[in-house]
Amino acid sequence: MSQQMAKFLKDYQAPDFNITHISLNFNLEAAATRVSARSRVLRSGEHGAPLVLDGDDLTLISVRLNGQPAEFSQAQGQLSIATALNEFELEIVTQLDPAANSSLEGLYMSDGAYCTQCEAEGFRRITYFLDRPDVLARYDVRIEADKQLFPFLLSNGNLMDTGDLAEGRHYACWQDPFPKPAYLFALVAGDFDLLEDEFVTRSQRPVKLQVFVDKGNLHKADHAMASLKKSMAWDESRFGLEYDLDIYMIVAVDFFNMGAMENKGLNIFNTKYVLADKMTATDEDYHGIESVVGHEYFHNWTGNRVTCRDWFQLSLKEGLTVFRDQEFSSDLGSRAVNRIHAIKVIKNQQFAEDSGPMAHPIRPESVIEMNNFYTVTVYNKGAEVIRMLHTLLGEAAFQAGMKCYFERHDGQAVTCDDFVQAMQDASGVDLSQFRLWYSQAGTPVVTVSDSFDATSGRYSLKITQQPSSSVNADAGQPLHIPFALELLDAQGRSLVNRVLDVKESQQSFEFEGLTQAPVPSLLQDFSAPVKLNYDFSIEQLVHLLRFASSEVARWEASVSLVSQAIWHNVAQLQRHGSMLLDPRVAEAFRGAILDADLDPALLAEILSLPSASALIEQAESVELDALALAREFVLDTLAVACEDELLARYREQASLDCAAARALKNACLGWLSRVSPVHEALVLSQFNTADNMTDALGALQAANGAELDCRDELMAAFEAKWHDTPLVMDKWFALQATQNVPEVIDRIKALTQHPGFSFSNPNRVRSLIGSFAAANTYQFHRMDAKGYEFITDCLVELNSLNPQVAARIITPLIQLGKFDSARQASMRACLQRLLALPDLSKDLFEKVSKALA
Ligand code: B3K
Ligand code: ZN
Repeated sequence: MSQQMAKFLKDYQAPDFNITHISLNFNLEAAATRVSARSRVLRSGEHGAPLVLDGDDLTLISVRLNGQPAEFSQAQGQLSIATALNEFELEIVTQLDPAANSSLEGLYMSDGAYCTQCEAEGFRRITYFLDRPDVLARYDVRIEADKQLFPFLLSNGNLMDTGDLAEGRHYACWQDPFPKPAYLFALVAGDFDLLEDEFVTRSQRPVKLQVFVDKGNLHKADHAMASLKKSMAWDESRFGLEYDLDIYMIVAVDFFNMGAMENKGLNIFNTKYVLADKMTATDEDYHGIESVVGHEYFHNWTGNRVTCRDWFQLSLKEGLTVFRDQEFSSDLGSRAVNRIHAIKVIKNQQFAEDSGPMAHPIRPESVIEMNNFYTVTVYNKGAEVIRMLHTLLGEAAFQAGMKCYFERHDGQAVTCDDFVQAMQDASGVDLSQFRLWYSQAGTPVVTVSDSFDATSGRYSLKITQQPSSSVNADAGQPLHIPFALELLDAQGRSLVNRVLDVKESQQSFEFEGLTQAPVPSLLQDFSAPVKLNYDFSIEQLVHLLRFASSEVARWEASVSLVSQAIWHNVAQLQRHGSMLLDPRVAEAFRGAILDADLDPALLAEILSLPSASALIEQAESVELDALALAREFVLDTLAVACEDELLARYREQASLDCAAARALKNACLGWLSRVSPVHEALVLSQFNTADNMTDALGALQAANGAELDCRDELMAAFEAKWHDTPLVMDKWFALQATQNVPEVIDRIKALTQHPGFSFSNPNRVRSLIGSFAAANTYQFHRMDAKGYEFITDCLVELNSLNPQVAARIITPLIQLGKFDSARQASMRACLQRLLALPDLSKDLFEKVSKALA
């Protein structure tokens, strides 16, 4: 069954027909929107095949070919038109019900406004079309709707005409001069507040910038606008890329399946990545807005001007654009902190995906539901692959490669291979082995052993790489791995700092002229997305935490110290029933907390608690109860040992007004609230006097995480204040969902009836339901299976409402390989229940069937 439903990369064929131009006419009515689509169709090559168009959930009204009623047949959603003509005009009229569209794909309604989401295959829910990214057409769009309810009528490109019509209706006509694939089409109709600005490109072209937000939210649009202007300037200065239309629009909607969408000239955003003021958004939210606004803007070149030949090539645009947005954030803010965030995503989420049933290469080879492949592998590991190219080539040759890529492929739909070829041709670096990163699934393991010969002063490193055992085409072949290395002497001085070219299964490197064994900083800054296997001693990690010249390496050493201590205690507990923390770990932590030279934002990262799910990811198999005990023990012991230092840093940062200080202060508060109820006063006073959301939420998180007595009272106060602000309530729902108490499931069930909650809004579902599954590890994995069962009930509901969101939420339920057999059996029983659903969506089917296989 899965094989029949799947599409394969190896089966790719260029389209039989091309559509060069389409005129769309929308007559918007909530339950009966009429869409007429007039397309210029050309046969490609010599063949007699019929024209086969994709369609999904459409009511077909009429089909005309060159003005005459056409003969057609329909099967499995496709519309087939047999004709001998090589060139013709096709007019298709369809009818849609946007008000009933809860999947939020195609044309749907968000809080009374019409909007669209066409990537990956949503355009076929609007009209029958060659809905594939290698068909690039010019779009003319006419929109007609009630003028009072929908004063703004928007689509891609330039506004050509507007006018009033009878019965209070009006229309607008848009024309996009750039040919584009259907997935970049967008339409919005609604009533909004509008923030306008202008950006003058470096060739002196003025671009009108518009951010549309729900009425009453104008004051929350400034940061998104500022981020857009910074993105435009940065892409010019770092990549030499200029914007190409006269207008750039962003519309924020509350009902949205993901973060945002890069439709040509008309981005549609989740409100979460637009709206911010300091009372309602945290520093992290501000950062997220800047990076997502940047990401969508950068797609204009990497995605829109040069797009993907087919969806298997998704990482061509996504991996590259994530790399670009990471560089943007790093150039504007702290490079080390941004790098740490990226590393955490790979280690905690991508490695888990790689070791679970959905493992796939960054260029997948088979797909049932494309929406299931907008993954941390395609996006974030894809960005790591681009980063490795950047490391191997250096900035100048990398930029030469980008230039070559745009010169060759502007206006085309191309493959990952085309990209690598441009990089290779422009740089002269042989990338033939490097290409394996695109086809190998799973995480390679790199094992390092070292030795020092005191008489010769020679230090030797043996590096062995083992590709992941996942089955795929090139499994087993060694990869080209840039392996960054620093060697430190006993005083902490840097002796060697370079990138080793690891290309063989086993390779040795020698370093001469040393007087004593150095401490190695391996795979520094996570120079490749692999698992590193090296037996670091506590002394070595303490040394790296103090002296590594990379801030990222210092952070990594701290993470290893704490996780090693936790795993050590898991073993102690199982063997001797007792636990102990090595005093050197606490000493090193105390040293870091007191280190006045450390960037406070970096120290905040060092102090961020290792989550249970991150720890689970590090192990082959896990005994959850022992892990929970050991983790609590190590964190509590550290908190007690560092109490005075934490308190001193808390007090010192409290007087400063910047994001780094707030991050450090709130990290300290989290630790302090574990120590003793004495610090509850600190939590209360921070909550009550906070003049920004970061501090209010920091206090609330501390109270929630440590189950302080004041917890319920603060939660109630927060709700009373913010019940009318959905994005803030999302934070409250997420805290409710991650409370580590047995009653939490009953509480969440009750909260699904909360006036602020709705199963049809993805942001609400992700906050209340998604956070429980992904972040309340102990309660989700309860032995009595209540966590699994609750999530399965939710998935049954979401399967019919919004399959895309359902397929996101299910992730922790399919990653069952590391748990004990009793838990696995409970998880499987839940998956079986889903598999038996009569109307199971393709999205869930793909994941459930793989997990059960
Ligand atoms: N390209 C979109 C994601 C579309 C997801 C479709 N399920 C946003 C982005 O990556 O920029
Ligand atoms: Zn993207």
